[in-house]
Amino acid sequence: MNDFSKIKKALITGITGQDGAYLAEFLLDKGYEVHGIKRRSSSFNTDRVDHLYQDPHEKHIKFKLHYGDLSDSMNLTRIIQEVQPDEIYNLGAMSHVKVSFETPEYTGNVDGLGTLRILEAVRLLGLTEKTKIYQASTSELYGKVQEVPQNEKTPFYPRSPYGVAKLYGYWITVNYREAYNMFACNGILFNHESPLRGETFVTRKITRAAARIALGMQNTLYLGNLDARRDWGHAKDYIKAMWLMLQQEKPDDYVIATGITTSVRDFVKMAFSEFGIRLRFEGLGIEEIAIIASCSNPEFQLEEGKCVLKIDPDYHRPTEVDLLIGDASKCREKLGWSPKYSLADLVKEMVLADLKLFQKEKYLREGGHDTLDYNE
Ligand code: NDP
Ligand code: GDR
Repeated sequence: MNDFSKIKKALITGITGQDGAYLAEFLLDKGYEVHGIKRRSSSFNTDRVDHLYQDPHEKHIKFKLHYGDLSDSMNLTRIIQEVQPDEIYNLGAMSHVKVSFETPEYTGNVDGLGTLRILEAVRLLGLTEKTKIYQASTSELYGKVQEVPQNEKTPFYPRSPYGVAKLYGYWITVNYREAYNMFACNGILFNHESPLRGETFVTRKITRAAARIALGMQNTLYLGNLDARRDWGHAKDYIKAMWLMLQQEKPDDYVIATGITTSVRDFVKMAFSEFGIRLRFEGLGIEEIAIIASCSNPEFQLEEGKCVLKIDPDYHRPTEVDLLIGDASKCREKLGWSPKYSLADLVKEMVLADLKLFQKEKYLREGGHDTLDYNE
């Protein structure tokens, strides 16, 4: 017999996103009861967690979604009161750096003040002794390069409304920990990707385009700054580190990174080479292009010399973060964490997943099934 009063409860904001989906699965495997906050949307937005759905009419539900929004204090307070979580993972955010330049006030409200709303709800509900909080901080806090590799002591200099909003989230988490003795941690996570990555982040945009170009479904990939360098890891590795932070005796802040940095241009080369396509880059600045130098895979009928990548200056950011490379020594020593996936493993997994996706789409299209009638 299960003693249901002993089952740990976790509440995840941003459960419908990349990290939320992996974390929910991970915590369910560990025996947690998982609650998540999803936004109301005019169309379905739960694709990434649909496989975890449980009929709410069942007796002992281990997975439950609540409608909510990080801009709504009353809603957050009610959900936290109802769930009485042992752990809160605040992953919800307007997480796109370029989009934050177009929606700076909204980004500040959700990514900055949203963090305060969670902390304050826990405090006002008298849950400071019970509820541990993980705050999704980011390497975007480092922004303009001060020193590399970046660690927990590196000064912050954010370069976008997103980075500045997350800076508020970082410091308000530290402040509530110090002022009210709360168990609240910042995970300063460097970029992490997966087949579940949102389609407009650069890695997924590249792996999708590489698959579509190989299959003859797209001609050109348009990108912005190819010189930017990122420390890319796998989301599956990184969500484990989030959980580990909340299992320690004392709350603290940790950098999570692989320690290896790669340019956007090299990521493009790696993705296309998974299809046997070797690219040659020519030209400079916004005139730079990439053409197919050779294709060793006879499955893909691609002409040598075809241009497959161009620069679109619209994807440049008003202020850029040029170089990120993290030093995760503290996390390795104190949490015993290290990444299992290499960048090569990550690229392969993402490319194969997108290839499968578009092979299916192509097959359906060629069979005349591209316009499905859902009323049938
Ligand atoms: P995603 O963009 O995939 O997911 C963001 C989640 O936040 C989605 O579930 C989204 O809901 C939700 N959300 C957006 N706005 C609101 C709102 N107003 N109220 C409630 N929820 C909202 O991000 P990731 O999973 O990649 O990242 C998770 C967190 O980690 C984010 O806070 C991000 O900023 C941070 N981070 C991410 C890194 C990365 O490389 N992935 C690195 C460092 C930090 P919906 O599905 O409806 O859009
Ligand atoms: P980032 O990720 O801004 O680091 O934020 P993104 O993948 O958007 O950009 C990485 C780098 O690629 C350059 N780039 C492009 N980016 C996008 N999205 N689209 C393009 O066409 C393109 N061309 C070049 C960018 O200029 C940038 O230098 C991610 C998010 O997950 C944040 O929420 C998180 O906090 C940080 O990672 C760590």
